[in-house]
Amino acid sequence: MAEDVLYTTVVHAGEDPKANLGSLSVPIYQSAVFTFPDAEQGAAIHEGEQPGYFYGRMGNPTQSALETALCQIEGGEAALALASGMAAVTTTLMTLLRSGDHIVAPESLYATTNALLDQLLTPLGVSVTYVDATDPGNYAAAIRPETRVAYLESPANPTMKLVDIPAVVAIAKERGITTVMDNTFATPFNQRPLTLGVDIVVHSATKYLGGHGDLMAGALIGKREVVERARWQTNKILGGVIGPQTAWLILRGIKTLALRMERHNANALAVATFLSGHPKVRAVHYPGLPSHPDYALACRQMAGFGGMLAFDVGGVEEGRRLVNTVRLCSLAVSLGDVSTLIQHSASMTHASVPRERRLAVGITDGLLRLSVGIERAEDIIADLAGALDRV
Ligand code: LCS
Repeated sequence: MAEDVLYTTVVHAGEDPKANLGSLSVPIYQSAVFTFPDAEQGAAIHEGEQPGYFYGRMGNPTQSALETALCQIEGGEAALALASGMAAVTTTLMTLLRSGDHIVAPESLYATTNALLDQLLTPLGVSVTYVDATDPGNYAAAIRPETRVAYLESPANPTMKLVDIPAVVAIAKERGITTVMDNTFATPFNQRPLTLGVDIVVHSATKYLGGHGDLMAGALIGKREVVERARWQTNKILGGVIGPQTAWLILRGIKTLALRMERHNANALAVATFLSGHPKVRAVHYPGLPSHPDYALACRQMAGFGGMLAFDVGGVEEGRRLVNTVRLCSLAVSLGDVSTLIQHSASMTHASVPRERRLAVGITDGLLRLSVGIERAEDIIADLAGALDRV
């Protein structure tokens, strides 16, 4: 497995006591406005020609500390923290795409990203080709002269399919196409796409970066030129700004990212191993199992296999019965919480995807997605074992 873990970096990411009267914890700058020293500097700050703050929609020192931390943990030049993961995906794609442009995206994708492409960008004149992203050759085949973005999500929500990051980066770079990758499932503890050549990483920080299921946030990290255009052009208009208290909570969450991810990784592997030996489980999708079709790729491009897995218990009825029977696992969408969360993809996160399309990409009727928490692995397994007995 690639060794690229961040035990020390995460603990200190974003700290700057010199800039904050010695405060080791980054202060929460609860202000929407900042005064200008004088008219000349005010004009320069307002136009982004001189560093400084003036209005909360364009930045706040607590937000900046979080952005520094995100650059440190993902290995990026610049970052923009936003109000949600969808704000990050939307702001990134609206920065990079115009009417007449084309994007290649995986057919197995977080459903609201699908909705962004189909319901918002397509009517604005952007064309989309969905590909089976498990074969990088499909990206190459889909590219047209007007292709501007190759989009990646790996592992994919909820199928846990992988994309060969260096292979897709090579195809895109050769043709001058920008790569954007959703790294929410893996987190920078397990996978650092920017170090593999990806241009922009997006996150739902609502998940592992925050880590406790108590906030909504998102971020894009990577090439400075794109990030600053996203800040000064796109988000200035879209306005999906992060609040300073939320930014601070994510800074705090990042301090324990390595500890939490280590435990999420170990627990998910234990649960996946248990499920794969259970007679009522038809399939388990976890990149850390040698039975996963891309296990070898996971070993190459991931430092750990993550806390997410999916498993199939047959049909809709069996799926519903299982999620109604578990006790320790909470029946809830979202993921990356310290608590174990279970959900039935066909009727919840991917209910908006037509059944034929769902089945074609592997979201079967009985597919359950598990966000394995940091409880004792034996307790999670006992809960699932008890519920499986009653399915
Ligand atoms: N990207 C991925 C891979 C996600 O899983 C989600 C949310 C987002 C982006 C959007 O982030 P948000 O705006 O919610 O912060 N995923 C969810 C899920 O699977 N269940 O509920 C939300």
